[in-house]
Amino acid sequence: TIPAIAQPLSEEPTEIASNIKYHAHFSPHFTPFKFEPEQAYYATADSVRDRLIKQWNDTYLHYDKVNPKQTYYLSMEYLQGRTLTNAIGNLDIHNAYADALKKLGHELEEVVEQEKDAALGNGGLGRLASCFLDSMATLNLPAWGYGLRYKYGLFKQIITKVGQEEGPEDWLEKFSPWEVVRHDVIFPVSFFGHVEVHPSGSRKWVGGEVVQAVAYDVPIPGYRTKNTNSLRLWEAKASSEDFNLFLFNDGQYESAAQLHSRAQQICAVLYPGDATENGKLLRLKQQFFLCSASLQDIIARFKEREDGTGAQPWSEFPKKVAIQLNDTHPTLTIPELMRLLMDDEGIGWDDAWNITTRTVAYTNHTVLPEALEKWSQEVMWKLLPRHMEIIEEIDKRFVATIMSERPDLENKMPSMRILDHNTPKPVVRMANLCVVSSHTVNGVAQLHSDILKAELFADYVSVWPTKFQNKTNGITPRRWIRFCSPELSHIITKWLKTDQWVTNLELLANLREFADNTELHGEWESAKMANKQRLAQYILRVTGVSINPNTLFDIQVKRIHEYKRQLLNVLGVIYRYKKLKEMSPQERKNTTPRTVMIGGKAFATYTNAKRIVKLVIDVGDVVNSDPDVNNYLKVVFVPNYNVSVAEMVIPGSELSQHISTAGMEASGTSNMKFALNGCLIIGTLDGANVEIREEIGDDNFFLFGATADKVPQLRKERENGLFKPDPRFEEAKQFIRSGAFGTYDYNPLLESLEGNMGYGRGDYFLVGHDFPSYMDAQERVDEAYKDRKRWIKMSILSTSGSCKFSSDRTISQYAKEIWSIVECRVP
Ligand code: 26R
Repeated sequence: TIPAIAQPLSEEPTEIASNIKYHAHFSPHFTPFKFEPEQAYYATADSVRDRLIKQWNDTYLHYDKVNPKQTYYLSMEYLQGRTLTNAIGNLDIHNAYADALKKLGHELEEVVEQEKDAALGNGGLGRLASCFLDSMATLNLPAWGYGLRYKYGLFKQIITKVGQEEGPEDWLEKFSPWEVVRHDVIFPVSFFGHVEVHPSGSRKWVGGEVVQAVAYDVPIPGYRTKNTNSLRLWEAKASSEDFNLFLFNDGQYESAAQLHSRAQQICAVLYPGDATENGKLLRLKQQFFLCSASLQDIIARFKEREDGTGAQPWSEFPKKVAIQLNDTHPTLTIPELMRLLMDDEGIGWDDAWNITTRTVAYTNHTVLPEALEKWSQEVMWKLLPRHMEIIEEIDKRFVATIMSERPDLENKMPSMRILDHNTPKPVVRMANLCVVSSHTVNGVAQLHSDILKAELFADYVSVWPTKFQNKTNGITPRRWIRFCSPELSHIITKWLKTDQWVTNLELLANLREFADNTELHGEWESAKMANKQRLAQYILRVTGVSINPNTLFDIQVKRIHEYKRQLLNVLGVIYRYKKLKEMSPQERKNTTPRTVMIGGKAFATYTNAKRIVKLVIDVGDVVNSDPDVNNYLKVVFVPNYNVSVAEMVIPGSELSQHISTAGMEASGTSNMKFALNGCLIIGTLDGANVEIREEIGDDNFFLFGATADKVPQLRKERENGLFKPDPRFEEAKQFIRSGAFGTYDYNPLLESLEGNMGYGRGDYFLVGHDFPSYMDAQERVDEAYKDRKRWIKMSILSTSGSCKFSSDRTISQYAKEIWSIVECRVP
């Protein structure tokens, strides 16, 4: 039978069910007569999309009419994860869809699992961008996200006997139901070529290679509001004129399609390896592609909305447009905006500079020297000759201004300048270009912002004392508790007698008064237990390791990096294992049984990070199969950590590790997700840990390790042979050397903790120094866990102390203190 005509906006489960059936029939993505979870997923997604499109169009029309100042968030990365649960949750139709699917013989939980994660980002920076989009829509802020539509997102991590292997993540393999291609939104983006000088003195860039940027829009619905913003992702394609029919007819198929394949390379992968010159050039092309296409779009919208006559009051531009650069990756926005204003619009330098600097703001996300982008001037002159002229001019004028206004800074000029001629290869320092050209620069946690002001950008602070701000990161409470832990959310709503906390996280503070309530304790514990069981089943399914939900679930999930010190965690586990082995069966019974889980991806060429992964796996193999201890300790590597895995792992954990060398983690955001889910933190005074501990109280935080201000001193002492290692540290390393975990060559890892100091050598990350205080903190964890009442109370206080870490708070501060935008609610 033919399904009845769809009722796209009905909230009746019966009507929704027929709507889903309608889509399965008339928007067929598969051969007919099969309605398994996969088909159910695509039909459900199509049905949900209809609803989004209605709100989405209303939002665009409303913004168009009101013409408010808008924010454009430019980011090379978005880690969106799955969309279905989030969409029906924000639209407040979760239960209706669950019921509808039941009528069709499906479980919503199983259907949502069919969706692949959109992993167009590496980690913290990309996920932050996605949380910001959710908050901007929920706060009814007129805002856009701009990014790239990579065909392959972050690689898939495959764990084998040799450790981590990488596979392509083909998230578009079938297709994504959440994007709408806009065939009418298309802009040319040029590369290479030369600069033409006209008799009038004006200059014009004539590009050599031209690629088309096509818009793919993803709807971003706010929570319980009509406002639905857009994430606009650009895809690169050649124009059909670039297809050489003559060559093709001549049988030269590859040459005929050369420009097509060159265009396709641009959005082929997130993060092309930049070890080779080719890889570097491609990454730079990607960055410019994002900046140029987005600016053309922004300017077209500005012109359309201003008056349509073509005689633009350009001084209005910064009153209508705020551009936020997510790290230095979209820095080329600055010279590209200058170029468009001067060369295309005929505006003089001073006015163009005024407009640009009043429009652009920059967020720094890291102080790691290897992550501060520097591009070869030679490559830039080739790829973007006109932009290099403009960058040279910005540099020249900056030097002139400083020399006339602040001659005392003369000896600082070499490091403050944008152009660096002193390196073996002359480079452009992108962070310097951003600082000089932005009206505001911000760090992502208080400590990080303080370090930026005191160190990295100290000289600029003396020139522009008010340019620098802090905006402590946040996370969206919708995805990171309301939808990923409905159990805990219902309890919170019950005790607060309102569900307003989902958009006003300050209300969580009111849980504090029930922190000793035994009834709440019972409910809290059973919700946590349900989440632990769900996680245990998942771990069994993906690793084959059976873990006991009655043990302490201790978790560290994040990118594998030496500064994040997964190695400190593993060495602690190894020491624990050795001690358990030495105990009598009776003594073991007095310990706190633990399941240690570690997950995260290592960059494909980062060998030491991959060795750490291998060590975790090997330790797990030995410990888990050791009948003496495996009731008291298990060690699991969680494979292919991504947003969806996080949504499972975070609610199910009780202790999480945020143990970076102080001063090195700009903020961290998973620490906030764990704390919000009632998971206690063992951590250093680094990044946002500092503020989390302030909020939830020092009694509820397992602190250890050197503080950031002591780190340089400690490195010096270490270098001068003044460091005395703790015997426990030596014992753990010796145990690895003894071959207890197999024959793999762990010497390079062990050597990174020893020998002469250098970046990544001689224990640059101070694992040895922090090891004893780390082990002491772990002992305090074991003690606290034995006292069930105390632990549950700490867990409740952790959730109730997480008010500050909503990305709604962060975004409100950006809106007010950086962007000067206000809400524009769709009636
Ligand atoms: C340029 C290239 C080498 C590169 C380096 C580093 C590209 C991307 C990165 C990722 C960095 C910038 C990143 O993800 N930083 C993280 O940003 C989070 C959000 O602000 C912070 O929470 C986290 O501490 C920080 O490491």
